[in-house]
Amino acid sequence: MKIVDAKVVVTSPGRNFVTLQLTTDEGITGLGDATLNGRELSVVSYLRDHVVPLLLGTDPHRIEDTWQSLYRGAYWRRGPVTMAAIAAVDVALWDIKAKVAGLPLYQLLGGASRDRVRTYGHANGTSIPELFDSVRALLEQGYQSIRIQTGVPGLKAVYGVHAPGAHAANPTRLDQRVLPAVEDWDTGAYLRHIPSVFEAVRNEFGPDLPLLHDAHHRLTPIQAARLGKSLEPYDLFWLEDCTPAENQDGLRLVREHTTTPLAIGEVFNTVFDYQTLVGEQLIDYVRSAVTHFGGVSPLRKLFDYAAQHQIKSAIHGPEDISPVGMAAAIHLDLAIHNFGIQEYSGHTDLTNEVFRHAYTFSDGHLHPGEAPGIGVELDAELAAAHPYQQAYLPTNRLQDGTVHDW
Ligand code: CS2
Ligand code: MG
Repeated sequence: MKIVDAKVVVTSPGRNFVTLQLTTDEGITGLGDATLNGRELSVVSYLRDHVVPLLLGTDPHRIEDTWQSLYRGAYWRRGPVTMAAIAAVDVALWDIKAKVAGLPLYQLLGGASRDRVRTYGHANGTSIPELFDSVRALLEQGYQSIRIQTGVPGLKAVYGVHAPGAHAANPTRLDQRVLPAVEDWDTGAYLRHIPSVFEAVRNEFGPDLPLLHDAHHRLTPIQAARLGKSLEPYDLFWLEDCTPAENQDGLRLVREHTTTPLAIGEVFNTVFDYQTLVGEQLIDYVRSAVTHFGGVSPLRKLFDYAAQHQIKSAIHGPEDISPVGMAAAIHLDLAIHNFGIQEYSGHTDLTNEVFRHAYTFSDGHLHPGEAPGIGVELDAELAAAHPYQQAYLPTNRLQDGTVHDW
């Protein structure tokens, strides 16, 4: 069997998605997600101009060999663009291999280790009453674990407190150029406010509801230690991205001061980004997504490494991971032993029409379905009807104008 066609499909049914579609000489297709939010076209070029010429004529069954040749053969390794491109190829090849086998991908990954995949959803509100309404809405949808994000008094806009796709829907424009929205930040105000939010949520919804929070890379290690400690009375499921983790050593200070479980890794692209964090037991959940970590092949290896330290998986799953990337994640979630939880924000109806998928969501749990492959079909015509829209993630500035992590 040979790969005879490779298409890079860019579509924007509400937000931009990049998908690689490989086709074999026996007419079998495989899909892979290559969406890198706010930098989509860089991966499109990496695939079209550099990777596709290397794939045509090759054997789709040689997944590991192809992965190694794309990773090592590029000479310039790692990084979000390279690893998103390699991820799309890896998942598309696993999709083809599973379709040839006539099995859902999770069966090729060792079969099911559980009946369904536990998820968490996003609750947010600019005020406590608005937040409570958002939590209730998620509970009604069946979610049994909930991430809490709120506005901070005195700040105009804060991460996580926007309607899904808001940034893409209302881009900042300057003489026809689309530019990132600029948000404001004040760490002191945030650190004073967040514990009172969790106190209010616990008082309202009780001690048992698993609660998560994303500090979104905004604190120094000592500030993160303080936040983790101040949230201990509220028994969080986890505190996420509490400090920019390029400085892996910084987590030692956080670990010294708090027992609040820590989740990190959505911006990581290779196992090397985790060596100190996993090796020294400094985190409890690894958050990388299939789409940004080079695919199913390397992510499964990361989970095997994490398992040696009783660290669990928690694959990144916001709305900017396409249904193709989500499907691949759910197959992995069902098969691995050290599964922790899966983030699931869901997608718009239009997106689910462009990407028809076999995975289902009920009672707060996902299941990948039994369709051969990863179980996603791309409606190329509908995708073409929604072309790419220039869009950026917001940026962040402190009160004095200093650039800060968004
Ligand atoms: C976030 C993401 O879901 C999360 O945990 O950190 O929403 C993140 O902001 C986006 O994926 C960025 O594109
Ligand atoms: Mg996050």
